[in-house]
Amino acid sequence: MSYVEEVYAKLEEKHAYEPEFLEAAKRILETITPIVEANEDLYRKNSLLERLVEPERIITFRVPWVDDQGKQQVNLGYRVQFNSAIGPYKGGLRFHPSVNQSILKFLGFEQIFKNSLTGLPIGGGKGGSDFDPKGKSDAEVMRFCQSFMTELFKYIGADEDVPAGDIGVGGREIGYLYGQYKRITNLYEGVLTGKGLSFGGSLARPEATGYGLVYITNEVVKGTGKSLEGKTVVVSGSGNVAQYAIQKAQQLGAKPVTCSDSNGYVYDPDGIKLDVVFDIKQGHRGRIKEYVEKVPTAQYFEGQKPWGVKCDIALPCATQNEINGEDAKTLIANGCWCVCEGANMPSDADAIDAYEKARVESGFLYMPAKAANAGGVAVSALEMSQNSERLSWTFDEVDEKLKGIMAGIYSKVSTAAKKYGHEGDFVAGANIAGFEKVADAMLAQGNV
Ligand code: NDP
Ligand code: 2IT
Repeated sequence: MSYVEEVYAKLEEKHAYEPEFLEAAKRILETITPIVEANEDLYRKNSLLERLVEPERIITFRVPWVDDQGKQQVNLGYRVQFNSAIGPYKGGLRFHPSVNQSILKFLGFEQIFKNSLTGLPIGGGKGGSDFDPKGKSDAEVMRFCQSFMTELFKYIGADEDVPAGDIGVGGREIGYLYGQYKRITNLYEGVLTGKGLSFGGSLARPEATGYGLVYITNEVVKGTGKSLEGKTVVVSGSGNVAQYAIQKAQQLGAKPVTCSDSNGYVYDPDGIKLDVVFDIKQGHRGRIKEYVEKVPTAQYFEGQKPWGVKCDIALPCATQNEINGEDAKTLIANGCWCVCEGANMPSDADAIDAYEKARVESGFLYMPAKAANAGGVAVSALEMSQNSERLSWTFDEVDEKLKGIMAGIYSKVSTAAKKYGHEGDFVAGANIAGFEKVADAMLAQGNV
């Protein structure tokens, strides 16, 4: 058994009830095999992989709160502080009923390598709760956030652990969480990112993940001599990432024709009208099916995903495992030649196998999440820099830096893939390039 296989076998035995985490760990371990084999003695002596796959710390707590009827409710809260070798723990908070330790460990593990790829000094973490903000009043969300922070504040800090948003956590939630942190600690510091502009937020942070996704997609497409101009794009989700991916894709001349939420998807053959989506989602937290009331020429498909729609490029921007093997084959059969992931782990293992087969056979392009959606956390790190120097940069300054960071990630990923004999395989490239820096730092810092 190889070193990688040994470590994975033990992990599988120890964490048999964490399928999402095991899936993420398996993918990463398998694809870093070339660099592990090149350094096997050193890594084994330092138990590097055994340490890498275990979080430095997991904090779990109950979150009691009172609903609008006066009834006491309780949810679970978590923070997974996975790896601080290259910087303070950094990663979002997810509020969604599906949240559990396995999902947060998978997200936290991915975050280590994603954050490393940005080139900025941020370690990997993730947190959240099984609380569902959907259908809750503002007052309920505020009471929940205050209770959540009343426990979490003990474990975070501007130089220690800096949470941000993710599914179900946007500007409103970050505001309430920040207010409570400040109230309890008396500190006005950059402990959270994604803050409002009036209290230390960065311009271009709301746009950053979606814009970054399209910037790197543009690099990927340019790499084969093509352009985004006139290309049909299928997008899933209609939240923060999807909205700004659609906006940037439109600005670069492409035509996104779908978006979705957990109830179904909208197909607008004339191109998605973003003002309508903004009005539904940012205006009144509505459902995407309302789109067809405003745009009667569009169609709504209840309970379905958009992967059957003919396109050049697919940008999944909703959630994990939203594209399975069959969906991937359908996309490819309909002429799709590029998938870049806005969501975290949206393609399941069978889907990735289908992309890989198509890559080898016909040059299919696939940029995995940890490279493709790193623009969000990268601008979070830029927000931390601005908070530290107590200055605010202009939108253009941040956006230019984001563009440079995404181009840098594309270059690191392609170079690493080539260096280790996997030219064009961006999955291997992203995992190896992300791992290299973390491994160096862990080795240098000794047995911690
Ligand atoms: P939002 O909460 O703003 O939007 C999430 C969108 O995905 C909504 O349209 C939501 O629909 C849909 N969705 C969520 N869960 C499911 C599900 N189980 N099945 C179908 N649809 C679902 O979150 P974000 O846009 O911030 O996040 C989207 C993805 O991008 C996530 O994977 C997240 O981890 C990732 N990401 C986010 C970053 C950020 O900066 N925000 C950075 C990097 C990655 P509904 O409203 O019906 O639930
Ligand atoms: O998955 C992610 O990278 C995020 N949700 C953003 C994390 C951050 O700290 O900005």
